[in-house]
This record gives sequence, structure tokens and C-alpha cells, in this order.
Amino acid sequence: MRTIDLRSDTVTHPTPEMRQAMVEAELGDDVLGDDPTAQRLEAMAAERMGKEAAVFVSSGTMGNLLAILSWCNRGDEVILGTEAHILWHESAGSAAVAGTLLRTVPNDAGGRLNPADVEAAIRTYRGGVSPTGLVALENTQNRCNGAVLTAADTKAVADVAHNHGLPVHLDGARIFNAAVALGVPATDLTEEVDSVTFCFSKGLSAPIGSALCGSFEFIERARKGRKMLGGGMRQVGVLAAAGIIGLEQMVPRLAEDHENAQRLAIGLAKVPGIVIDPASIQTNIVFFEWQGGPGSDFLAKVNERGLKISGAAPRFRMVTHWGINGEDVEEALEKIEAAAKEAVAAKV
Ligand code: TLP
Repeated sequence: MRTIDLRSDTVTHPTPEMRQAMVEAELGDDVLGDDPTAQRLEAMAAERMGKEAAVFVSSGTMGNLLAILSWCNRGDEVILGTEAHILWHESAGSAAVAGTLLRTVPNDAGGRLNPADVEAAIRTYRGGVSPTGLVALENTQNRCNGAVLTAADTKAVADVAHNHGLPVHLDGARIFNAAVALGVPATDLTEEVDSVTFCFSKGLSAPIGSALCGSFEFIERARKGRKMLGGGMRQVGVLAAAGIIGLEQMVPRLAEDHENAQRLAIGLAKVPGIVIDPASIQTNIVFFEWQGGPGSDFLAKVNERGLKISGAAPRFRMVTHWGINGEDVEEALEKIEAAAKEAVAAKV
């Protein structure tokens, strides 16, 4: 039986062009500053984000952690959304490694932070107060159905932070999905932030890696932090070569993933037991709620039909990506429908 894997866009394998580029990549020792392919990727990443410099890191998690380490002192607070990936999925590195405290303000359904909430959460050192060191945004906002923040949403929060002398970091793991969904260059969405992480290993389909981008001075600090974390990689051009192809070839096709996600959402809305508002799906991430009985039964029935999804009951997730076409979406919907029918019937 063929498996359709919609757990994440992280499951993508390198494209044939990437594999070829990896084989042919010109290499050097990057810790010694000698890898031309890594340098080319970093220059491209900085340019695509409208920043002075970039550093190639092993993952989005490492990029976000390095941003926190590079902006904050130990004992500082980071203000971010209640649904932030940094809070939910990064193994508390912000606390365990960077020694910072996460202070949350609510994300609205569109993934936005209310600037007034951010302002109210900012604290300066006095007595036992831990001061704010950084404000962090996320675009697209994964847990808010991959919602897109506009340039105006970003600026509204960045203005508040900057008025208080605070830097802003953007977890832009899927920033190109946001840019494609809005039909704007990614630089429009990063202009107001001081640092940004984006991933090569999600919709862009490269096997490994992310970039952290910012000013020359900030990236120098981040490079030191990367080495400290054991993230200095030697002939890393083999990985950077795939990232270059991702940037050159894979960005415009993200629109296809968004269309497939919309198709998926519309189909899911017709399945008894499933609750979803297709209008809330803006990019390639499709969360839905299962209300047809025990979630573990439903998930088992989905999996036994050769469909992989992620999330935890009652909130499951499907993510479209390179390698998933319209027919796969139809087949996934058939599998979900059959699993749902059987799960509902088993309940009564
Ligand atoms: N997200 C993964 C899981 O960790 C949930 C996924 O499958 O979506 N920021 C955002 C917004 C992310 O969605 C992710 C990965 C990361 C950072 C971390 O990237 P990696 O996995 O490269 O450390």
C-alpha cells in the first residue's frame, strides 16, 4: 500500500537538482571560513531577507535559539505568542541553554499579537523584575493554521518593541509561504525586524538547514554562539548546495501547496465528525478538529489506510508539500472519509 505522508513539509526529500548540486558542490572548511558554497548560500539568504548578513545553521530551532542567545542576557525575558513554536516545540532551549524566561501574550486566530498586549508585557529591571530582552514573532504562524502576518501586523509590534529599545526576532521558518500567499517579496515582511530565521528544510525541500539573518554585528555574535553550541560545520557546502537550489527553484511553487491545502480543507469540511473552517487556511498547514469519538481510534484508522497525519486529539494537522499533488489530496480525503465513517460507526 502506498503511503501519503502529510505530517509536515519537513518530510520532503531533496529534489534531483539538489542531489546533483550536492554532489558537485565546491567545498572547504567552513569553520576556517573556506567553504565557498556555504558563503554563497549565506549571501543569498541575507539578500532574500533584506539583511546585511546570514549564518547557516543546522535547524530552525538552532536559528531561534541563537537569536535568543545573541540578543539576550541570562535572566532576560522573551515576549512571544501563546502559540509560538519557540514555546511549544523547541525543548525549552530558551530556558535550558539561553537562561531566558518566556513571557507570553495571546496570539489571535490570525496568528497576530496585539501591540497593546506586547507593550503591557514589557518589563524593565528594578528590584526582582526580570527585564525584557527580545520580542519574537512567527510568520507563518504554525499553530494558528499557518496564518500569515502582513507587513503592517509586523510593523505594529516592531514599533512598540523599538520604542522601548528592544530588538525583534522573526521565526520565519515558512516566511516564503507568507510572501507567496500575500504576493509580496519576503523583504516586505522582514523589513521591520532585527533578525529572522527561515528554513530550507520545509517547503523549500532541502534536506537540512536554516539561515539566521541580521546585521553584520549581530551575525558575528551568532557565529560565536553557533560554535559554542557545536554547530560549526566543516564541509557544509554539501548541505548549502541544496539550500541554494531551494531558494532558486522552489519558492514560486509554494502556491501549489497552498491550493492543495485549500482543496484539502474544503474536502475535510464535508466529512462528518470533522470541524474545520476552510476560510481559516491561508497557506500549507491544515489543522482540523476531530469530534467524532476517541481521537486514538480515528488516528489508528487513518494510519492503517496508509495516510500519515500529525497533531494530537482532538486537533490534528495535515501539511501539503512538494511531492503531494491534487490526486494525492483526493486520495487522502477518501482515506480520511472512510476512517471517519468507521470511527463514528464504532462509537454507536
Ligand atoms: N516545525 C515542525 C515541528 O516542530 C512542529 C513542523 O512539523 O511544523 N519554527 C516553526 C514555525 C516551525 O514550524 C518549526 C518546525 C521550527 C521553527 C523548527 O524548525 P526545525 O525543525 O528545523 O528545528
